[in-house]
Amino acid sequence: MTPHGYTFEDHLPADFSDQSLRADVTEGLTATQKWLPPKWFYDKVGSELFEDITALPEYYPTRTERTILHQNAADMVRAAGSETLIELGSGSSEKTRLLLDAMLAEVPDRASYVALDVSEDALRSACAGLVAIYPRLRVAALRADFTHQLEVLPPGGARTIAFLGSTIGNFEPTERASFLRSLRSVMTAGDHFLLGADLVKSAEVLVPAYDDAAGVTAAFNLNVLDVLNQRLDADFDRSAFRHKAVWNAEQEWIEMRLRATHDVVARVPGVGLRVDIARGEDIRTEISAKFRRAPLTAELAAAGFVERGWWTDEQEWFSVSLWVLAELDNA
Ligand code: AVJ
Repeated sequence: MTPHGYTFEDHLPADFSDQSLRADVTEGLTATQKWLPPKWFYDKVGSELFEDITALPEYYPTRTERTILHQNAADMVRAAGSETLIELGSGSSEKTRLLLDAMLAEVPDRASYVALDVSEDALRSACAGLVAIYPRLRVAALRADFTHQLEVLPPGGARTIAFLGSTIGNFEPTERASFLRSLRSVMTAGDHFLLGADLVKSAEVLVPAYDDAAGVTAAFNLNVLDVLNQRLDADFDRSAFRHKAVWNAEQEWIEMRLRATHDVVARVPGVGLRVDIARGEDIRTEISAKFRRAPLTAELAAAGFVERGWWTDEQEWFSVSLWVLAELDNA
C-alpha cells in the first residue's frame, strides 16, 4: 500500500512511449494512404477533450453504456461471481463505479479493483477518486499497454476483466483477433471477460456522433497534430486540415480523418521526416468499428470464448456482454 491508499506499478519501459510514437509516425506518415494510430490522441488536452465528447448530445455511446451498466450491473456481477475487477484502458474509471457498487454489495470485504492504462495521470486521479469513495476496496494501478502486456495482470481465478467503452472498436479485425487470443491466453478457469461494444446503426446517428455541432470531436482529432508538434518538434499547421468523419458501410466502421485543405509540407525532425500532403489528401486517425451480435459472437468463439450474458439498451445501440473460456464451459 502506498500513502495514497492504492498501489502503483509501472510496467512501461521508460522510453516506450517515445519509441512507439516514433515508429508509428514513421510508418503511418510514409504509407501510401497516410494514417496515425488513435492512441496518440490522448495527451492531457486530448484526454480532456475526450471527456467532453462523452457528454455531447450526439455522442450516444458513453451514456448508453452507462444506462446498460446502471440497469444490469448487479446481474453482471452475480453472473461473473468475481471478487476482482480488472479494467483495461481504465481512463477516468467513471462507469466502473456502477460495477464496483454491485461488487461491493456482494463481497463488501474482499473486493479488489485493478486499473490498467498507459496514462499515469489518468491512473492516479481515477484511483485516488475510488479510494476516497470506497474505503474498503483494494485498489491497484498498473501502468501498461493492454495490446502487449496482458501478462502483467495479477494471477487469475475469480477475475472479471472489463474492456468497456467500445475501445475494442479501435482495432482492425486482425488486431482484434490477436488481442482476443492474447487475452484468452492469460485467462483461467473462473475468469470472465466483460466487453462493451458499440452496435451498427444508421449513419444518421453514427456520423454526428463523430462530427458534433459544437466541434469538440474536430478539436480532438486536430489535437493529434499538436501532439506531433510538441513531441517530435514537427510543424503541422492545424489550420491546413479539416476534420472528417466517414461511415464506411462496407467495413461497418467510422473513420476519422484529417483532410488537407491545401498542399502541405510538414517537417517532423523527431523522426527525420518531410511529409508531403496534397490538397484533398487524408490522414486517417481512427477507425471505430461497430458490431453486430452474430459476427461478434463468432469472433469471440474463434478466439476461444463462449457467451454468458448479453445486455443492451432499448434501441439496441450498444451492448455489454460477458464471456468465459470455451473449453471450461461445462457448467
Ligand atoms: C474511446 C475509442 C471508444 O471510438 O467512439 C470518440 C473514441 N473518437 N470520438 C470511439 C472517439 C471520436 C472512442 N473510443
